[in-house]
Amino acid sequence: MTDRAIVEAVKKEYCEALFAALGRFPEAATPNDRYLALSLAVRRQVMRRWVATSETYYKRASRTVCYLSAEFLLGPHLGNNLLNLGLQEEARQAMSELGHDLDAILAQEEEPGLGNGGLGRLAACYMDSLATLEIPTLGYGIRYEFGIFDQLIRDGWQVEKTDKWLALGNPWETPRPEIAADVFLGGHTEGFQDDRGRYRVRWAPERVVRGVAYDVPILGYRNGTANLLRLWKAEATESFDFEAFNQGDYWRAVDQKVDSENITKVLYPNDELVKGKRLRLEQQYFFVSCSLQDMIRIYRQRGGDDLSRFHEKYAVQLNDTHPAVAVAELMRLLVDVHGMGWDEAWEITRRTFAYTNHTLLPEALEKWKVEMFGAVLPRHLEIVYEINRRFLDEVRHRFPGDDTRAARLSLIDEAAGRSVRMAHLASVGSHRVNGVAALHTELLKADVLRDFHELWPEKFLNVTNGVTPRRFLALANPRLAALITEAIGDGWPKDLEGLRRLEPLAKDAAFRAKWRAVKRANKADLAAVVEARAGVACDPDSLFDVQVKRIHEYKRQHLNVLHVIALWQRLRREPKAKVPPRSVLFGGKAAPGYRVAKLMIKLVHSVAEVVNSDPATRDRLRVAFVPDYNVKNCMPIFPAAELSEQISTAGKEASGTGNMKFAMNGALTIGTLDGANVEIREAVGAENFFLFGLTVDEIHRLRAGGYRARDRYESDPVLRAVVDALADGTFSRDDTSLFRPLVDSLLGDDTWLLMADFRSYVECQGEVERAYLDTERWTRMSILNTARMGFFSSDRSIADYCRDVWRATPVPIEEVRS
Ligand code: 26W
Repeated sequence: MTDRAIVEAVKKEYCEALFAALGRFPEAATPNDRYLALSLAVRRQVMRRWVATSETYYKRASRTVCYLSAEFLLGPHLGNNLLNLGLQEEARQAMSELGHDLDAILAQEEEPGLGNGGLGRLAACYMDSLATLEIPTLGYGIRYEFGIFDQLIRDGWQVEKTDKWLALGNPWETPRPEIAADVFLGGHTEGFQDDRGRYRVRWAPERVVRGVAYDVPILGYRNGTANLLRLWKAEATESFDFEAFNQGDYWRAVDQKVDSENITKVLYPNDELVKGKRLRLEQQYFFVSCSLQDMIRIYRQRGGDDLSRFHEKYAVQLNDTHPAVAVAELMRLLVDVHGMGWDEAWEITRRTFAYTNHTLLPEALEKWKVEMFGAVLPRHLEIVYEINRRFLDEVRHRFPGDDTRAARLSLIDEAAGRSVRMAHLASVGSHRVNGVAALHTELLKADVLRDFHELWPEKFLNVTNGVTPRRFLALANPRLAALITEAIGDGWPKDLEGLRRLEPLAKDAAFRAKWRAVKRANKADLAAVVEARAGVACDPDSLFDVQVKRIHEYKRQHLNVLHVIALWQRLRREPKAKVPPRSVLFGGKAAPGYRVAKLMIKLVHSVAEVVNSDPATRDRLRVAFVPDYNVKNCMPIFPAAELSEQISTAGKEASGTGNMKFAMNGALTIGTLDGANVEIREAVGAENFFLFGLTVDEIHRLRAGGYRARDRYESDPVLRAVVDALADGTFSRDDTSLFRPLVDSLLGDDTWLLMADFRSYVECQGEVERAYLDTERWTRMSILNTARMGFFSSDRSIADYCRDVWRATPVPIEEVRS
């Protein structure tokens, strides 16, 4: 049902924007003009909420959550904003009356890919939930000119292309040239006596870069709230290039400008691998300093110069260690710039920050060589040393004589050329430290941050990740959303626990038939996408088995491939076997410098080439790699998936969030006891989850007992045939060297334990086959998965943070003026 008056208003605003903002008459408008015009029309509605929200927050002066994150992987705005405003149907009708297809217009939007994967997307889900729960929030991050690269595939290999997401204009940001902060870099420090005779430190920088705010509104779901995401862009400071210019050194002036702007040029595309690059440290410090200066500016605008209640006004969350230098920067601002004493400043700092850890992989824990840290941030190095001196005094007091413990806890790693341990700085400078799934938090406490946990057990807590059901169910899967609403009403997007009311319907044959019809239609849609983008035709009646996520050895896409090969060999051996046809779909980007991950992509393509063209199996098995997996391209994938592959080596995936998006859309999971899989299985019921593989404890025991991967190869004929086919050129046009690195690793130390988990995985896939052949049973399991996923809404995660970490409460927006 559409509201006639609103449809007319959308048409009017659209035509107005086309005319006044874009200077176009309708016949001359390009698809991008139409996208921009509709966005501008929608933006008017967003702005009304934005103004009302900032006015309300200003008057109420309530505690504000500041989410500091180097990544925000927002995804396209237009469709989501229409959903949250409740304008989807009206916009569709309005565009149709003007002769346009809303979906074609939505497809025009280039997504802001300002993140790598899970961590960046989590930040975006949390911004969505914070607005929906009406929590006063400032998101702070970096406006990368080039986000995560676009992935092309050439001859089965990944090729990276720069992401020019701003090229056609961005109607969702508002530049605020007057909201700017100067950021110092390099140089040296000097001590001096201030006018009250106190010893103070002054930082004489080598460079000054200006951060300019670009504001992005984040709407709540059908409420009056529009929160602020403030992204900083680096520019040259005028004073500096004028100086050079006046000396006649025009080139130096321009050079300086280029140099400054470099800081926010490009997102680092590595996830889970830290390389100590100076520019990355500069990026981190740049956005942190801009953000803290901004918070202090807002604070003083409201209530004067006394910063002693800063921590009452702000709760600042550190999204991993990327913004952890904030601990030292707030100390510098309070002590050096605002003249506060150390002890008071430290108390405020600790009460302000909380830290979320997102990874257990040692190679992803950030460390900066002291020499480089000091070269970029000379004053912060002094502050880190002083924090560390006082901290280690406390440690020695608590554990007298335990020097090795002090060395383990120290903010400085004395090994290999001394470096600053950012996870330690974040842990010392925060009043709360959390992991992102129950198992992950336990492993943090027992392993990575064990000494900190022994020192301050009360600081640690778990907050299991969640995902927004608005984007990943309501927007991505309109068919299922409509069926759910028809069955239980329309309250579920804001109250996902309400999905439980679907449980009894699992027993209702007519409802199951409708559930299947939705899945079937979604599969047909995805099949068309896969055919167009990967050139592989998949039968919509086959089992859609999907693994989409960053490509990484610990995520074990290659274990999935080993099963595909085993299945292919079995189908050739037993042409009459009662096996459901399967389409195995992959998607994900590899870090550009991660050679093995890129080889894994090549492997998928190589196996696909052979399997898809084998007349003996092509009707029963298809393999496809869908290129350029991102937020936009994932939208048709989750709704169509039937089997969700969550097969990381136990203890390696902190949480996973794709696992939640699949299960919410009714896919069944095949997975290890890793990350949030553990809790998903508990929630949906063990009987509705396909579990396989070693547990964390079993892995410890296996390694302790002297694990030999080659034994598995020798004792398991199925595994041997699979590995032999990899090695002998079957999938590499007889080139026996191509996959040698993979084979060597499998038969060598098998770091990620593919060989150890292979048998269990293949047997579990056999259970999947049997379950799938019983269509009614599978459908019941699917319905129960969706019905029981309420806990994994990011609204629940945010409610946990508000209660246990931030002590933040809602501030509803009562009146939205026109
Ligand atoms: C280059 C340094 C670096 C290191 C780590 C960049 C990015 C990272 C992130 C921590 C990687 C990441 O995205 N971690 C994921 O965070 C998700 C949200 O909590 C979890 O669901 C994933 O399990 C975790 O891998």
